[in-house]
Amino acid sequence: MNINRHMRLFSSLLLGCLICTSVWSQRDGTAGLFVQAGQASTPNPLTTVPTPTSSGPAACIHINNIDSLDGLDDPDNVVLDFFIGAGNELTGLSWDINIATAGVSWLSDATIQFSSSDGSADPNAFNLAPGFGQNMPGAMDFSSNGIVPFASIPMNNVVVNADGILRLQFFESFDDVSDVPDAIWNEAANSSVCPGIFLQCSDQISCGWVVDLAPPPPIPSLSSWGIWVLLLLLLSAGLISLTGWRDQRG
Ligand SMILES: [Ca+2]
Ligand SMILES: [Ca+2]
Repeated sequence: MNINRHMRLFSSLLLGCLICTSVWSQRDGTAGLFVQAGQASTPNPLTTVPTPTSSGPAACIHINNIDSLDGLDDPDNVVLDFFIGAGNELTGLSWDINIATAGVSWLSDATIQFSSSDGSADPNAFNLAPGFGQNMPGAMDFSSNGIVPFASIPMNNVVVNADGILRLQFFESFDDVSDVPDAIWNEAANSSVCPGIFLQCSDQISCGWVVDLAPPPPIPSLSSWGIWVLLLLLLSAGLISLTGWRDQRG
């Protein structure tokens, strides 16, 4: 009787360990700071460049209370589209973000996929897991401490389609609880480049305007110029007439 009970307990423990090992291996299957085309890469140290001093708006994506829900391409996931201009290329980025996990989910699970409007079908789509290596629950700020050029990893640029859309999908590399947020993304308290995510693009000006959602500076149209020229002509004509009238009276 006692032997049977011990055998049952041993079998349960063995089964538990097998399940545990299986889960562990799933979590770390393709882990990396960057993953592109199934190839994981974690450069240490990262090669970064300082914030560009070129004119134009800062191409910062603000990250505020974004849920990290389920596995890649789950329909519940948060997907954000940014119009950065047809044919524009994402060539690098920085991150200054905070990840706060829920329950037993790990900081390393929270991941962002960057792609064209083709999503996961984009051959240049890549995944970024800023909390890589932090295999534990918690809340923590993560910073790239500068802009990471993809060429330094090396990794392909993300080339957007004719629709000009750069797509970000927030997902969990390991979904602990289905249909429930495993973590929440926010901006870091302090930032090395900008709060959230900075995008470095082949056409930086176009990238910056649309990400900031700020209108470009107004450029006078031909019709506007025409109106100003017409007003100047009328003003000139008025002054000439006034001068002539005064001359006649004098
Ligand atoms: Ca979930
Ligand atoms: Ca998780």
